[in-house]
Amino acid sequence: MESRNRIDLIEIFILFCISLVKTMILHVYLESQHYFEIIIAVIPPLLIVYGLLNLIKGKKRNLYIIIGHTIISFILFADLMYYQHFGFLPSVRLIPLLKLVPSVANSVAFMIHPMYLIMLIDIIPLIIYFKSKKKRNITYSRRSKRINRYVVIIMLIAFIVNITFINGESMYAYSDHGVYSYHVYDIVNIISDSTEETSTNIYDLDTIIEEVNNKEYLSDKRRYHGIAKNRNVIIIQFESLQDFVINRKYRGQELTPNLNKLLNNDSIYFNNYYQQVGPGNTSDAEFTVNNSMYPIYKYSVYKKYTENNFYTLPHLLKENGYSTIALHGYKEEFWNRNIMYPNQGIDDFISIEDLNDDNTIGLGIGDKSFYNQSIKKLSEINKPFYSLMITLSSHNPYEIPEEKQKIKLSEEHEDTLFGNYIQSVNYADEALGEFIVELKENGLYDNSLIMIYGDHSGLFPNREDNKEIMTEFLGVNYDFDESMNVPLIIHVPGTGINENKSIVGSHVDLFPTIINLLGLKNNKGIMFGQDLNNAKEGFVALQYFVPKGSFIDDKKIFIMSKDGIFKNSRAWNLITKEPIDIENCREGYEKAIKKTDYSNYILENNLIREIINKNK
Ligand code: GP9
Ligand code: MN
Repeated sequence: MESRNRIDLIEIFILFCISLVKTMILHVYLESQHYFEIIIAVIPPLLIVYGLLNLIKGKKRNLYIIIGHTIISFILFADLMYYQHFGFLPSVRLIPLLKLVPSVANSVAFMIHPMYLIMLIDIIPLIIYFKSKKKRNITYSRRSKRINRYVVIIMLIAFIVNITFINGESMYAYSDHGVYSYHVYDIVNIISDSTEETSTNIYDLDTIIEEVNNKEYLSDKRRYHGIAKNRNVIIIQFESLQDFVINRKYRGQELTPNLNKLLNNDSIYFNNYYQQVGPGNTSDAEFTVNNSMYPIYKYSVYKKYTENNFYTLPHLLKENGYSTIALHGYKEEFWNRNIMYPNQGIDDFISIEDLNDDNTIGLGIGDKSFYNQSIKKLSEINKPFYSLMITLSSHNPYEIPEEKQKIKLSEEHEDTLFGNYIQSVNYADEALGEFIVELKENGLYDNSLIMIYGDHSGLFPNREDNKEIMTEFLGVNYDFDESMNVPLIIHVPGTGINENKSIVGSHVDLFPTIINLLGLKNNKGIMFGQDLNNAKEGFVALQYFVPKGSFIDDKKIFIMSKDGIFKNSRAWNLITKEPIDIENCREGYEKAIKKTDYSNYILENNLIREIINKNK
């Protein structure tokens, strides 16, 4: 081989090695366990790319090499960044959601950690090197070209074989089959999904209704039944509120004094309540609360099922004489709310377009101004009313103006997501306190049932800094189970109720819980959740952030293995955190799969109208 050609080959080989090292660094962050298998899995796709680049001749060769290597680097960069924030890899399925990125640009900027740039560090030197290199025509012998082609073909076969071996949830395919197999498999899945809309399972709808709808819910003899009869329903979906801030002090400073006061007086506080969202995030929380159905782990429900029929809490309340309103200090079209609220039974939607927006914090209207303006709307609307209020000031990256920051942070927490988070939650708590006062002043307090919960986690443990700071702050290992724990406070003024409940529950349980307090029944639709004031055992079926089949009950947490093999799963005691035998979890695993599959099946096939007809 001519020595110049050898240099070309060495260049390509070095780039291949750099990409291999970067890929393995990514896999360390992905907490992959089988590194040997991963190396074997990621070598073929990289050899295909660099093998093909090596076959390019002529003047454009260097340019194509730079482009190819840069694309690989950006894929790894995006994967690392996305995983650190969300706990799994990006899917092409979520490309329609990219439209939302400019609106949350601040949050995205905060996602970029300088360390991630390791994936891109070599691009500029690479360009400089190739620019300075003399252009010349490369001439490989026929034999070496032939070898190169064979390598590419054999690697292609190996790559395809690896992909065909993927089992379990596609979103976790990277954990055993490498990131590149995951991405290709993801694309193949999307293509096959768009030709075949519904899931492969077919269920009998009568069986679903029979198994899911709880007959006990038709009885009046339940605890707290009707204690809030005919009251206004005020649902406050508190952005990113996690449970750890409740009753917690930071360097002697109470983080949420107003929430703490509220939950100690005329309230039921659920401290083992968990988020239940998919890619639709905030909007999925709203959906789950209003429908008592599970979100979809593949899509945002508000984006995907705009044409579906629903039977929601607002629908039921309207049939019982309520007016319905949603209030949110941001653009009406965000998360498709302007399209989805009408078919969720919400007649009136007050968004930033209808409010005075001179007091913005982060994404939209600051909570104090938002509550203040909302009071006027709530005073005007016909009573009793249902109102869904979605707050914003504690939205990622949790930056609130300096003059509004009241918590004195230690130096190490300045300019960290954690520091920002507790500042913004503290501000949002103060705003909530003012809102309660305003409700009283406007005569709306006594006759209302007020529910407050966090829509989802704010500090994801995938980010190294969050994990470190939170583990130290809480004194326990900060993992997903901890971060997904959001508080639920049900405040019923004047009842003298004062309860702390540790039954586990999630957003899916709110609808049946609320209607029991109002003395109402759902004879028409389907509810996957349970009334948390009457349920004997709590149960949370998880399917997002962790694989489907994972669950939490009152004693334990079960996390299904990402490779889809039951025996590789993990389970531990909810309180002691001691590992437990996963065989004790099989029943719960099957229950979790069934519940989420049934719910997804109804959504995919738009079956709510049929359910209503069957319930007649
Ligand atoms: C925006 C707000 C935040 O309207 O609901 O949404 P999120 O980014 O948390 O899903
Ligand atoms: Mn949110």
